[in-house]
Amino acid sequence: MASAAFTVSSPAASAVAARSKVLRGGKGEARTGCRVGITRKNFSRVMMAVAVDISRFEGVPMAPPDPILGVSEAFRADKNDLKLNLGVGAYRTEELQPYVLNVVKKAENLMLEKGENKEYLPIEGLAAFNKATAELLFGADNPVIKQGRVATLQSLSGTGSLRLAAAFIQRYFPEAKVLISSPTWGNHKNIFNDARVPWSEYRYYDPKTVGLDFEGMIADIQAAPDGSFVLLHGCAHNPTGIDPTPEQWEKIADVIQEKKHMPFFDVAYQGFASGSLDEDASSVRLFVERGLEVFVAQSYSKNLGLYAERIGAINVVCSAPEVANRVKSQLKRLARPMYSNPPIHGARIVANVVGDPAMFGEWKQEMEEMAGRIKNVRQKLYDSLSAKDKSGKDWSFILRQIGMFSYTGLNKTQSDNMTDKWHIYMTKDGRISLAGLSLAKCEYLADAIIDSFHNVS
Ligand code: KET
Repeated sequence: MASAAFTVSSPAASAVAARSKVLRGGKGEARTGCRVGITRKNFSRVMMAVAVDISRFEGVPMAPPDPILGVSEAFRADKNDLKLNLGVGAYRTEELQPYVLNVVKKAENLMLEKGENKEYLPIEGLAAFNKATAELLFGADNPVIKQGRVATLQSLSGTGSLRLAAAFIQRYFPEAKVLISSPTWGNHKNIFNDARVPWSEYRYYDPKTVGLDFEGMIADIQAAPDGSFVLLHGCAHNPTGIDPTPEQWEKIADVIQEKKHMPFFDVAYQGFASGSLDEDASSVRLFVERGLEVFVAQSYSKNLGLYAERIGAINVVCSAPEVANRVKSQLKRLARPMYSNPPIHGARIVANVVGDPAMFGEWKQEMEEMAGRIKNVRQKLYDSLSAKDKSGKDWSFILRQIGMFSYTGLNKTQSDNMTDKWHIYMTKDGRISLAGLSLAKCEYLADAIIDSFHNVS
C-alpha cells in the first residue's frame, strides 16, 4: 500500500488531540483546530503520543492492596531489623525461613529421575492425584469412593477450587445464596462476588466469650431460605481458630439436613489443626456418613507447603455415580474456558507422597512437627502475655484457638499500632499467623500486643 499523505479530520481524533494538548500544557506536537497533513508513519507516532497521554484506562481506579497478601508487600518494604511478618498464613521455621518439606524434595527427586514429560493434563487433572486427594479427604474405605459417588477435579489450589464451585453454583443454582461465617477468610467474599453468587453471613464469633456463637450460628442457618449453600471451614477456622466441638458439628448437620441446605466445606488446613489428617477431616466425614451431598474444596498449600504450586481439588459428593458423572462433566466444562487444565508438578508431588507408604508416613511426621512448632509458640506467647500483663486480663483464649492463626481481638487502630510502632505485620482484623512466629520473638510480640491493647483504643 502506498504511504500516501492523509489528513486527521475525524471529530474523535480532534478531540483526542485537543485533550492531549491540554495535558501537555500547550505547544504541542499534536496541533489542533486545523487539519494536519501527516504521513501514515507520522500518524502512528501521533497516536502513540496520544496513547501515552490519554490512556484508555482512565476509568480504571487504583485497587486497594489485598488485606492479606498486601501485608507481605508492606513487610518487604520495611527496612527495620525488628520486623516480623505475621500476615499471610505461611509456615516458617524457628529461624523464620520458608520451609520445603523433606518429603517434597524426595518426591521431586524421584520425578526428576523418572524424566516425566510436560504434556497437558486432562481437564480434570492427574488421575493419580484425584484418587489420592479424595481418599485422603474421605478415607480410602469410604463407601462414597467405593461407589464412585464423588466428582473430583484437580483445580488451582483452594482458591481456584472454591472459584470453580462458585461458578457451578451460579450456573446450576442461580436462585441459591451462600451463607458464610462472620468473620471468614477475606477472599471468600471476593470469590462469590466475582462469580455473581449472592451471599450473606451467619454469626460465628462471639467477642464477649472470644468463642463460638453457637446459638447465633444455628439460628442464622435455620433462618436462611431452604436449599442455601452453607460454607463451613472443615477445621482450623480462619481467622478465629475456633472450631465447633464434635457435638456441635452434629447439631449443625441436623439443621443443614432439615433445611435441605447444601454443605460446602473449605478444607485448607487438613492435618494442621490437630496434626492428624483423619481427625481434621472428621467434620466432612460426618456429613458424608449421613448420606448428604456435599461440596469440598481442598488445598495443599499449607499441609504440604506447596503454596506456589497451586494444587488442590474440588470434590462433589453426589447421591449416585451417574449424578457424579454429570456434575464432573459440567465442572470440566466450566474449567476449560477458565484455565483449560491444571498444572502437573504439584499434582505429581501429592500423588507420589500419598501413594507411597514410606513417604506418606514421613509427611505425617513432618506435618506433626509443623503443627507442634505452632503449638509451642502458641503456648510461649500465652505464657509471655500472662507473665508481662499485670492488668489481670485472661489471655487463655489463645490456647483454646487452633491452627495457624490466633485471633487476638485487637481492633484496626491497635493492629495499626502493632505495625507502625512495633514493625509487626498482621491483618487489620487482629489476626496473627503463629506459623510466622518463632519462640525467640514471643516476648517481643507479647510486649507489642500489651502496648497496643492497653495504650491504644
Ligand atoms: N481457604 C482458606 C480458609 C484459606 O485460609 C486459604 C488461604 C485458602 C482457602 C486458599 O489457599 P490456596 O493457597 O489458594 O490453596 N489462606 C491464606 C493465604 C491467602 O490469603 O491466600 C491466609 O489466610 O493467609
